[in-house]
Amino acid sequence: MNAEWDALWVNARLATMAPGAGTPYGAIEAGAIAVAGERIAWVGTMDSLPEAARRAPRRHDAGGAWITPGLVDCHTHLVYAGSRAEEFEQRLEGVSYEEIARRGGGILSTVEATRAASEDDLAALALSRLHALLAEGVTTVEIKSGYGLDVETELRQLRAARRVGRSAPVDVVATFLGAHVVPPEYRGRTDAYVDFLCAESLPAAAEEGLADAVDAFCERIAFSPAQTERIFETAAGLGLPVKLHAEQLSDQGGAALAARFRALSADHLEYVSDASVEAMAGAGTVAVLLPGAFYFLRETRVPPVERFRAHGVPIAISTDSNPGSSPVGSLLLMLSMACTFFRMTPEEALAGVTRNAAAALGREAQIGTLEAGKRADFVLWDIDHPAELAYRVGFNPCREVIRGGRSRSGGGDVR
Ligand code: DI6
Ligand code: FE
Repeated sequence: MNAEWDALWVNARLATMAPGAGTPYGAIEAGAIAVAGERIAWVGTMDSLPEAARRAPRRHDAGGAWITPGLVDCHTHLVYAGSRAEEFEQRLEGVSYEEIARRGGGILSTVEATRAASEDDLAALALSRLHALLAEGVTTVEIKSGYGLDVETELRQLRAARRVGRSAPVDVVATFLGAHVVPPEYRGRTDAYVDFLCAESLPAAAEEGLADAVDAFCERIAFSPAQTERIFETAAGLGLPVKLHAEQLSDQGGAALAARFRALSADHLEYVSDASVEAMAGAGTVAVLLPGAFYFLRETRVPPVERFRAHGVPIAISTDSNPGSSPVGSLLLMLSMACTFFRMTPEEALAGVTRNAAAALGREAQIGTLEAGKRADFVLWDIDHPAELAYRVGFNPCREVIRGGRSRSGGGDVR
């Protein structure tokens, strides 16, 4: 340990979220954190500061603030055009989400608006939605395609997502979701659309380096397990990891299929079976729970948190920010809902937007905890206890966000 370190934060209370730390939240009271370049160089107690930390040229007094890892929103659909406010009104009059989809509305109405939008428009819209998340300490966000469905618009959505990552102070993980719904030009020919996706749109996204992972919506109103399997096989052939919207509205066995392909995550999971939970445990597939969609669709079936715990399936929490089932711009609100609706503990909820969300993106070696060697992405909070992040509703106690070792300001403009 002789390297020169660049910066040091002292007088902090650290919720390291490191596994096996032996304290709730992996907490280190009277802690300090040292940064070299963009990485965390050292984490520990004030009374064990190494010499290199004392010599760091930039020294910050956290004044007793709690510091957590930068938050990770691991499941969003932030790149789209249009609004679904009228559909919201219809649902309040009693028309179901599935019925609206069957009538050709729902996801397809967003597809229509997104196809008509330019890459500039899409990036600007996504950025405007992202600001609220950034203000709450999000340092990594996943963004899916899936509102284009033709090659051109899927790629445009993914390029817009990449552009957001270059323009705003946030790391973007881009996921190809061409199998979100069957597009109008393939209506009644779902297998032919899957052929097209496997032969054209997915390889095109992979070739341009636009996809970090591949997702699908396995559901009665979308793609069957057999169709999903073909997409997963194509993804595997292209060397891309997979994840799945599974068991959101019904049990299709999607989560077990995802586990068979060693998926990074299976997401939603209100209707997941015990057998699928066991399969996920065996594969190390993260359960991504989306309380915003549960709330907004007035779902009553709760995902089996107790089963996930019993089998050691890591649980992540995300906004699922999208125009149809979760028009949500607050990850902290999702912590509250995860605790109140799903009976998760505040500590589990925080792990769900840090360590386990990182794992849901395959980034657990780089981000998600405060540990030496990881990226220096962390947040200073004006709170007295980490449970406050889940406890208070509609408050944003984020004081400062450090990204790659540097204080971050503003949300950035589209370039
Ligand atoms: N499940 C969801 O909750 C979102 N996508 C999906 O597969 C909803 C997307 C939408 O309604 O626009
Ligand atoms: Fe989703």
